[in-house]
Amino acid sequence: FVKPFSEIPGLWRNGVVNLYNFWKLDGFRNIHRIMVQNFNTFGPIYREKIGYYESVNIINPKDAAILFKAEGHYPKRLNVEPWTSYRDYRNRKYGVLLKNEEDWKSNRVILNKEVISPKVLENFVPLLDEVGEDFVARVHKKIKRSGQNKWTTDLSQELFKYALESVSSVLYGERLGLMLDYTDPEAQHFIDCITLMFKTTSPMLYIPPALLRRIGAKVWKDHVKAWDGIFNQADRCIHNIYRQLRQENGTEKKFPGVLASLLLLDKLSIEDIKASVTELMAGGVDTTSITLLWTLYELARHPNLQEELRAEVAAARAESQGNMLEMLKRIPLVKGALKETLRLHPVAVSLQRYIAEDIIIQNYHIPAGTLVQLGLYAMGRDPKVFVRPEQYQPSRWLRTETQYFKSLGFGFGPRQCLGRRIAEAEMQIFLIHMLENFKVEKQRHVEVQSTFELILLPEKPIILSLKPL
Ligand code: HEM
Ligand code: 2DC
Repeated sequence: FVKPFSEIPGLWRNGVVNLYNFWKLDGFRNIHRIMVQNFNTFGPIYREKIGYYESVNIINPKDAAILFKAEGHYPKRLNVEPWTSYRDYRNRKYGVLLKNEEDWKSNRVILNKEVISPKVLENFVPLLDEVGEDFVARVHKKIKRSGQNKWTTDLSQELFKYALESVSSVLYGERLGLMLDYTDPEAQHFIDCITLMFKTTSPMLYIPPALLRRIGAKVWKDHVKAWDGIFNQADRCIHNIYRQLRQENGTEKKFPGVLASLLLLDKLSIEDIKASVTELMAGGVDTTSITLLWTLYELARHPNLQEELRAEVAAARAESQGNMLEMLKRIPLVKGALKETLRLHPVAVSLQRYIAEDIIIQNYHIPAGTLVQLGLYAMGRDPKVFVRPEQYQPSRWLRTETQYFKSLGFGFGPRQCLGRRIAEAEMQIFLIHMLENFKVEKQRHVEVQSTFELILLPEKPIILSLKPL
């Protein structure tokens, strides 16, 4: 006997009261912990209404499978209204991140071929490998300059630069030069704008941006400034390549980068290409860098594991005679480590879909059109889903024990992360080079928690030491 939608437990009857309580709990920064609490209180399914935004929340992998089977041909996520509001305000086109329906599909299919199909990896890997080598050289230099045979620092700014250099190199087929001593102030400004953009998004999730705009709220103004900075810098990069292409006209050499490939392919309008390439450039900085920072943090806390990974990398290097593409096929434990990082420290607190058809989850009927959220952070820490969830154990991903709908850090299906291949290759190559060159250590025993700034970030700086091997 299936129970009706109205009987799903949770606080969904008064959105305004719930928003007030959410605000009192500092919910804007604690959304992930509040979700864990809600699952503890209500069980594996609950309904929620905060302000005007209503959803059903689930946590089990089996229920995630039901959700994604009902996502339809044009899977739709929660609309991040500050992002669409900015584009409407400035009359800018939506890219693949913000488009929906047929328009999303037609753009996404073309982008898939250039950005996420398995065949593009051979183009990306040599470019990413070069950036990885330059990062290592940069760290060696910093160590030398410190005069202490180690470099102790908060690596986040360094990792932002590494990530931007990597994604730019793949998108534009050109280096920005961020691994050099002198940092281009425009690139630094771009990085700062992305951080500000994320930071100013979360307070506006529950309050209509149109309202904040009308009252001249600072958070809206800062958000506009941040996106303006992002678009200006991306426009400059895109224009550069466009101009070069028109001058060279077809000197067939090496891989020219994703942008040039899209322009030459001539299947999307220039405006559509610009919109999506801007999103790729902006989406490629904080996501991979923070995931790498969390991974280094976990490796510093688990020295034996670090040695195990180092041994795997050394063996892979020997077997593949230094061919990076081959090496990437021989590092299952490194890949497990990245999955483990995303389990405990996911970038996205949840995955969401407006379901295209009625479904039954936990014996409740959920009508088509409902926003259903999978609590990714909560799932990763649920002892019913992962044995000893508090332990960082990359080897759990090697066992053939069912991993059914458990590794969802990049989302799922045709709407999954478009940057996934770039992100994975970039992060694997980074770890290979770091493990081959440095020992990662940390100061004392400090637990670092997550804070929500649209993406989940470390709540305080993570200080690590890098020592040459
Ligand atoms: C979407 C995670 C890196 C660009 C997403 C989604 C997640 C995600 C969870 C939503 C997927 C869904 O709804 O099923 C991550 C993680 C990253 C990462 C964990 C790194 C550790 C990147 C990078 C780029 C990027 C490097 C750009 C190069 C995008 C874009 C979308 C997206 C454009 C929207 C795709 C669409 O709507 O069709 N990402 N991401 N991401 N990501 Fe990433
Ligand atoms: C944030 O309740 C919490 O990959 C909200 O690279 C629901 C929500 C919706 C969409 C998610 C977002 C959350 C977190 C950040 C994500 C985003 C979709 C894409 C974006 C997961 C979970 C991200 C970081 C993209 C960003 C690209 C952008 C900078 C151009």
